[in-house]
Amino acid sequence: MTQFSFLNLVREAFGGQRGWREQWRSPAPQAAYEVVIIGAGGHGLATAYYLAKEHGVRRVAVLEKGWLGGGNTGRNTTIIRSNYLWKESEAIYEHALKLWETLSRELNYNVMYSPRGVMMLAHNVHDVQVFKRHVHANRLAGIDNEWLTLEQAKEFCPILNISGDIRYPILGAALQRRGGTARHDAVAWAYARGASALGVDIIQNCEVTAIRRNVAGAVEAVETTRGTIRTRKVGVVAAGHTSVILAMAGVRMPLESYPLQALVSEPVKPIMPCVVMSNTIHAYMSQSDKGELVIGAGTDAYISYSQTGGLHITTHTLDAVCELFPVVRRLRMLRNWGGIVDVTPDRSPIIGKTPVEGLYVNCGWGTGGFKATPGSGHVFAASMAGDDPHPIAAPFSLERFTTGRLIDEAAAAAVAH
Ligand code: FAD
Ligand code: PYC
Repeated sequence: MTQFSFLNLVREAFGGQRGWREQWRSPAPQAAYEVVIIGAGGHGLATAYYLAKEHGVRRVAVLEKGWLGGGNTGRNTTIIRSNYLWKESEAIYEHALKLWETLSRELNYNVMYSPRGVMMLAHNVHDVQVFKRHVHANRLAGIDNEWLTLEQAKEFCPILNISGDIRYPILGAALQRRGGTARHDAVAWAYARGASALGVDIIQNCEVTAIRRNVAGAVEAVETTRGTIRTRKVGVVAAGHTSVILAMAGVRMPLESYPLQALVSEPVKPIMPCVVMSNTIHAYMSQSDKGELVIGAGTDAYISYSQTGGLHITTHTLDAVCELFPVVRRLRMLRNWGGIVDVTPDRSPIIGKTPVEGLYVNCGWGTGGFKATPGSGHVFAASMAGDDPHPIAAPFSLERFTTGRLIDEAAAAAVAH
């Protein structure tokens, strides 16, 4: 699909069939698009899909330096929930959750959204107070979240160790029943297929190396490893690498990039009916439909672009998981991997314009952007198409770091960083 679209584009650029193959291999093609999206992860692909579907913007190219969904979209632990604290976050994550509920139908592709419930464990008085505050805030906003006693938590997840004399005793838990999981790579493929069917070109193995601006300072083209592509609108949706790309246009971003890791066990019969998360002890677990236990760790302590992360981090997580769920002690781990997440000072995303005309950004989802994928793409597409922030996106502007209107979601971000 990808190469076919790209070749068509090159054919067009050279005005016909003759010689296009040779031209494509050597000098750079000078193609033009209404919008260029940098990054074919879930967020970039969803943006392209909604640009084409809801705003009629069909001359869109999604440029990807590697392969479609090979970034954080294909590396995350797929947890979906909307139990954030502040009304701005509740709005965007709940918008996304509602879209998840009908996404398979919307895209005619089974993304395996499974609302099996996300339970967040409290291990100390501070956790209890913080989670109860989230429960109340969410309920006031009409979002489901409830407090469970220790015994209720055990009933919801029978393999949980609720003994009082363990290293990390559990005191209770917050449960969002509509939270759950989805199949991460299916989400990328589904949006890609939907966008492609609407005329969007998805160009893999195409790294953006520079952003060109005209004399007035506005965006006029991007340079890539496959040539120059002219456009007046660029959306950067390249988690983990946003600062590097924005620096190409002279914009400095309030972001830090950290490795975040996950691992899976050998497949076993169903033992875990829900998702359990523990921010305090840096461990998250669910069971995939293939039977693997999907385990997530915390971020590394140091900034880095490594897609592996420190081994001591996973060792710590396995310690914690074995204590919380003693039944997994004898399981073998199949593989582990890392992704690079970009983290803002307030742990909330940045969505919208940059100081450069024609340059937009969607980033800073940190450890928690998978759940936002449909909502993020939906509001970013509207913001780019209308050159005006969608009301749900507006509070997440870059300006908040100068005005001070921060949206501090450190506690709801769920992963320690
Ligand atoms: P990506 O999928 O990373 O897409 C960005 C793309 O940009 C990449 O494919 C990259 O190759 C491309 N790119 C970069 N530079 C360039 C360039 N110069 N030119 C062209 N292309 C470029 N979130 C949750 O909500 N729940 C979870 O359970 C969860 N668990 C996680 C576990 C791990 C281990 C990790 C790493 C992340 C987790 N996250 C989770 C976070 C989530 O994965 C991300 O926030 C989300 O997937 C970001 O999606 P994206 O489309 O913005 O980025
Ligand atoms: O945001 O829910 C989340 C999450 C869980 C693991 C990593 N991120």
